[in-house]
Amino acid sequence: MTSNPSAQIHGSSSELSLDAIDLQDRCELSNRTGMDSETLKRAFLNNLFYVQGKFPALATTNDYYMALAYTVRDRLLQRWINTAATYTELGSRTVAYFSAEFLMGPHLGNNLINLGIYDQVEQGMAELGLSLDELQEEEEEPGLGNGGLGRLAACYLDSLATLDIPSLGYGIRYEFGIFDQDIRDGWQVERTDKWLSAGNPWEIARPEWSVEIKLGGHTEHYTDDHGNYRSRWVPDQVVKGIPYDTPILGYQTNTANTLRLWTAEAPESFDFRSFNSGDYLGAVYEKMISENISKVLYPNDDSSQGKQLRLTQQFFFVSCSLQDMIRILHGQNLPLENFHKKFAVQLNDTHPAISVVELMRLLIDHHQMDWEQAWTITHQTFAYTNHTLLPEALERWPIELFGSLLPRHLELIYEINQRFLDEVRIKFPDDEERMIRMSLIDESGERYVRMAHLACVGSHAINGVAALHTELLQKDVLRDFYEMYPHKFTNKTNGVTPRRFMVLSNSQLSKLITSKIGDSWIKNLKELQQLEQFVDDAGFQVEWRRIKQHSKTELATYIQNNNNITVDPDSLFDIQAKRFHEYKRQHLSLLHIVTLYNRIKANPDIEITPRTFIFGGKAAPGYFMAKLIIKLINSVGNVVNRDPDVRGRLKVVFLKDYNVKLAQRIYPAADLSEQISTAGKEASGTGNMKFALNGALTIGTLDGANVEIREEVGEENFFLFGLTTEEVYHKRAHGYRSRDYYHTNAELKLAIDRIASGFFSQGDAELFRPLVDDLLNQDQYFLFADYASYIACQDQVAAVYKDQTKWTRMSILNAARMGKFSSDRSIEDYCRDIWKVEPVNVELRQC
Ligand code: F58
Repeated sequence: MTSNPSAQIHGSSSELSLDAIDLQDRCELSNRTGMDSETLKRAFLNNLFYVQGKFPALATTNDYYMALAYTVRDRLLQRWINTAATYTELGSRTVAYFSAEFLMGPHLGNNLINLGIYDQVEQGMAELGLSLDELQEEEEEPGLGNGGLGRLAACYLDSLATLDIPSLGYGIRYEFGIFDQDIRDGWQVERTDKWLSAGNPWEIARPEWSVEIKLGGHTEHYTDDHGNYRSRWVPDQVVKGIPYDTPILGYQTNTANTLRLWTAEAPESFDFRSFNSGDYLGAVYEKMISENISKVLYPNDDSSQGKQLRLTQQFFFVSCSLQDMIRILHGQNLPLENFHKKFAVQLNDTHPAISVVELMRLLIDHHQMDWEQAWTITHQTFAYTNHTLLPEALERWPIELFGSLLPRHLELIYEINQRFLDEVRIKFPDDEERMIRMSLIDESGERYVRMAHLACVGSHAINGVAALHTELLQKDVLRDFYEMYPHKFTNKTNGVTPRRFMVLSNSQLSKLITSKIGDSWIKNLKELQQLEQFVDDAGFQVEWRRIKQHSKTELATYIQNNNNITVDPDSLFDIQAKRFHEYKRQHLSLLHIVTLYNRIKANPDIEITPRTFIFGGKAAPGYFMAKLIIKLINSVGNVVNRDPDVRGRLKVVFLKDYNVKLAQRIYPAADLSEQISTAGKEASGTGNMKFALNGALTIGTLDGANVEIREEVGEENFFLFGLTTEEVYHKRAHGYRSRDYYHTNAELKLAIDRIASGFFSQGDAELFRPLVDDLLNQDQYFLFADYASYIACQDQVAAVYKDQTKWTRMSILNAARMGKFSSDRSIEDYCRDIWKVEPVNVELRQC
C-alpha cells in the first residue's frame, strides 16, 4: 500500500515527501488551519492581500467573500488530504455516487457549520466591520440540478461525510446550471446561469487525471492472439474529461470526501491535426463541439428523449468516472477483479445507467476479461435508485441515435439482452408477452433502448425512495422485474440533511432546541423526540412562536424588497415551493385562492383567516402548461392583492428564481406546507420533510413520503385530504369525468368560471383557456375530484390556525417527530442493506 497521503484523490503512487517539510513550515501551516477568531481574521486578511491582491480600501464584497472562502478552504484542505491518505492506506471500500445532478447550494455557510466555526467567523467578520450574512449572499450557488433528485444527491454527500463513509460523488461540471428565472408581465423568462463567472474558490482542477472519451464511429471484429473473437471500437471523435474536485466536509468530523465533476475539452492532438493542415477554424470548431458536452444542464422537460447531447453527457461522465476508479484501484495496487469489492456504485436514476455497459466494455475490451467474470463484477458493483412513477419520464433512446454515438455499447446491449431473455425464458417458459415487455429493446414501434430495464438487469439492488413508491414500482412500473428478481428490491425512504436545513438556515430554532435537549440531535435526529416533553410548556411555546414569527418577518421583508408586496407576518404563511408540474398541482392551490376570493366578493365581511400564499419554483422552459400556471398565479395575485374588498386578508406572492438559497429562507417561515400531488405521482418529495422539520404543518395527499410523515407525526397533526392511489386508479379505469364535479360543486364552478371569463386577465378569455379546457375535458391529475376534500381540509386549517396554542403544539410535535427523515438515516440504510460499507475514522496527522 502506498503511503502517499493524497493518493485516493491524487491516485499516484509516487512518494510525496511530506517529511521534508520541516517543523517550522508545519507550524506555519497553523495560520492556514487555526480555528480561533484571531487566527481566522489574520488568515482572512492574508488571503485578501495574497490571493485577491487587494487591500481593504479597494476590496469589493466579492473580494471579501473570496478571501473568506479561501480561508475556509484552507481548513478543509487539511482534512481532505488526511482523509484521502487514510482511505489510500487502508484501501477502504468506497461508495461512488453517480449522478447527472448535484444541487449543492452555497458552500460557505455549510462549511462553516460543519467545521464548527460559524460563530467565530461571524464575530471575526463583525470586528472587521463586515457582515457574514452579506458575504454569504455574495456566493453564486452551484445550481447543477433541477430539483429533488439533484438536491437529494447533495444531502447524501453531506451525510456520507458526516457518517465517515469513504465516498466519491461523480457528475458533470456544467458551465451553465439550472437557468435563472425572471418574471416579466407574470410570465417566466429564462436567463443563463453563469455561476462560474466570478470564479469558484471551492474547486481544484486536476488536469493530471484527465481521461479520454471515445464517441461515434464503428466497430471492427478480429481474432486475438489467443484465438478469441473480439470487437474493437473505432471512434470518430475523442474528447478529454478533466476532473474538478470539491471537498465535502462532514459535520464535526475530520472526514472530507470528494465531489468530482468532469469538464469536457478537445484533446490537444485533435487541435494539432487540423492546425498542421492549416485548418485553424476547423481546429477551433472541434474544440467548440467537444466543450459543448459539459456546457449546460438539461432542464427537466419530459420530452428530453432523443436528445443526442444528453446521451453524450451521460456517457461522458460515466466513462470518465469508471476510468478514474480503475486508476484509483491500480494506484492502490488492487487487482481489477476486486473492482466490486473496492467500489459500490449507486446509479441516481437511469441517467448514469449506461455505466453498466461501459464497465463491461472496459473489462472485456480493454482488460481482456471473459464475459462471465465481467458480468459478475458489473452487477455486483451497481445498484439503481428509481425516482419517478411517471411512465413518460422513463428514459429510452432511439436505437439509431444510440448506435451512431455508441456502436460498441449497442453490440454489448444486444448480448446482455440475449442472455437476460434466456434467463426470463427459463423462469417463465412460454410467456412471449413477458419477454416483449421486459426486453432491453422496445420494439413496439420505432426501436428504443430502455434505460430502466438496463439498470434493473445490470444492478444487484433496486430501490424506490419512499415506501409507497417502492410498493408501486413492484406492483406496477417494474412489476415484471420484481417478479423476476424479488430479492433485488428494497425501499430506501429519502431524507434531508439537518445541518443545512436546520442548523444553517434556522439558527434560532436550532439554538432553542439545543438549549433544551443538547446538540446531539444534529447528528442523531431521532433525539428531537425529547422535545415532546416541552410541548405543553407555555414558555417553550412562546419561544417557538416568537422564532417562527421572526422568520416570517424576515421573509416578509424579502417579499417587500423583491416583489414590492406588503404581507402581514401575522397571517398564515401557506407555501408551495417546488418545481412546477401539473402532477404537483400548484393550480389546485390556485383554485383554493380563487374560492376564498369569491367568498369575500360575495360577502366582504365574511370571517376569514388572513393568509399569505407564497409560491416558488421553476417550470421547464418547454413546458407550456406549467408556465401558464405561473402566469395564472401572478394574474390572480395582481387582482387579489389590490382589491379593496379583500382588505389585505389574502395575499398571493410568486417568489422568482427558487433555488437552494431561497429555499433556506422559505422553510423556516412556513406555517403550512402544501404537498398536494395526485396520489401515486410524487415518488417521495423532500421539501415536505424540510418544511415539517422547521415546524410547518402539512396539508397533503397520501402520496410519496407524505404517508410516512403522517405516520410519524400522528394523523391528528397532519391535514389529510384527497383520493388514495387506489381510488385514483379505480376512477381512471372506470372513466373519470371531471365535468361532473364542475356541474355539481357550485364553488368549483364559480372558481373555474371566473378564471375562464378573463376576470384575472383583463378580460382576455383566451389566455387561460388551455388550462380551463384541460381541466374540464381531461384533468388527468384529478384536481376536480380532489377539490371538495381539499377545500374542506383548508377550512379546517384556517380554523385550527385561530387557536395559536393548538397550532404551536402541532408545530412542535411535527418537528419533534421528524427524526426518521434525516438523510443520515437514509444513508445508514443504504450502507447496511446495499453498499455493505463501514465507516472509517480519519485522524488529523499534520499541523
Ligand atoms: C424527484 N425526481 C421526485 N427528477 O420527483 C421526488 O418525488 C423525489 O423526492 C426526488 O426525486 C428525490 O428522490 C426528480 O427530481 C428530476 O429532476 C429529473 C432530472 C432529469 C430529467 C428528468 C427529471
